[in-house]
Amino acid sequence: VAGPNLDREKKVAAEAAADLVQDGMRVGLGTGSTVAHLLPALAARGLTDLRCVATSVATEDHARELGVAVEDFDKLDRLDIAIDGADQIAPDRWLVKGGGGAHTREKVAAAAADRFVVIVSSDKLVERIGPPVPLELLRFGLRATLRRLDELGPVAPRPDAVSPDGNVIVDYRGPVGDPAALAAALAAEPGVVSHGLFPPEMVSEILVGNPDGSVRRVAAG
Ligand code: A5P
Repeated sequence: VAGPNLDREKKVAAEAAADLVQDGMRVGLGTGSTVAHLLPALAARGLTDLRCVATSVATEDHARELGVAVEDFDKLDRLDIAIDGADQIAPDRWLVKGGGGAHTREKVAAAAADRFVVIVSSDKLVERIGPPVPLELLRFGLRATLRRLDELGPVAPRPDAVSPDGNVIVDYRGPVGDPAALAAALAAEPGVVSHGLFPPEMVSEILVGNPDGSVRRVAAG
């Protein structure tokens, strides 16, 4: 659980991201405790012509409670902006996401967006990406997929963790090394729906909340 300072950092980063949203935009809403700050900040903007999609039921419910309308993501073929948190950000802009088990939807939303904005507290900046890397796995053939993944490194179950699409969430806890190589190896496993490694090309901008309440903008891509 984040302490008050980290929570403040998440809040200021989320508020800065809410300011990037303009009326008429199609917006992807991520998942997690940082996005939980984004939603009220977005609602407070009072924009009347937004089309939003949510990457999890939790985000969808929270947005609706705040009066932010959310629609199914089968009606829109692209987004203007997607805003989401992250678990780790390396200096070369590789990200790890999926702490909340929604990284497949988050990756779909990020890829669909002209601009993918990542909002984080300062503790998410790491020197290099390390485990755990969340994985979403198909239930079909689960044991066989886990056996094959074990050749890459240990995989730990997350008790009762289910993705928004009903798949199984586990954590890869083996070595990461070169994130691109691990991403390719994980993506090559047929039972892996998706992994939590997001490449730098996907990221447009990173907003980092600082302990003093300011926001550092890191252009990426
Ligand atoms: C959800 O599946 C994740 O990708 C989150 O975006 C990530 O875990 C960051 O979460 P917090 O904002 O709660 O730190």
